[in-house]
Amino acid sequence: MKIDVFSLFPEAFTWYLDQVHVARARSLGNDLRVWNYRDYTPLKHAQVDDTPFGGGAGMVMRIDVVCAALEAVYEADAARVRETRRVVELTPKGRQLDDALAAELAGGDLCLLCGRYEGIDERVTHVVSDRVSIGPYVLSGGEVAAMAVLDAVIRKVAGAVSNPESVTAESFAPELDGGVEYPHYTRPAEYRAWTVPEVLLSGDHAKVARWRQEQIRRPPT
Ligand code: 6GU
Repeated sequence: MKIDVFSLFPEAFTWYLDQVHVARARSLGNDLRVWNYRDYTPLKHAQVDDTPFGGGAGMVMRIDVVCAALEAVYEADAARVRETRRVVELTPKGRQLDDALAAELAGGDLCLLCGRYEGIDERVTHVVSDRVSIGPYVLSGGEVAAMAVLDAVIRKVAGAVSNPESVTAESFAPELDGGVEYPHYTRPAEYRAWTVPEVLLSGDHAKVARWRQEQIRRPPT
């Protein structure tokens, strides 16, 4: 799978790109690239934003700059890029990310557009296939949200996570009926008065499996 991220702050992604599951996904032939809109602006002084029509606070990212970046990277009309991949604008106005949407986005190539300031000019709707939010609150920019989308998507890419069971049996997956995962414990078995469920120390695998199944449907506490 090919993933491109467009941002005014590509350096925000360097830590994330170095994570072991991301490196593994890349070594398996997945292509993850981060582009800076500013490198493709046709405007003087590396301009990427402008004051809002109608007045008001803040700056708006220019649609001509966003399109110039897409056209340089894909060598195609910006409005046609969404014919070959999902083109996602990260915005608090978008559809809220959940496990099902992450699975959908993992199904083909992907392009993520991060906005800053007051966001991207609304005409970006002519370019995107999706608008995605990570929850009902406002972040300063799309980068943190893009990383959440990236991580949820990359965990679904075959081989990115070394133990496939830790992906399919994960919280919110259809395998768990959309429920949350069972609780985990490790050594020390005795610590203060904080006990570990006896069954997990019993060595009885069938009993452990039953206990975990019972735990799955409980809401998080
Ligand atoms: Cl995708 N962007 C911004 N700026 N804020 C958000 C968000 C996205 N999702 C939730 N809040």
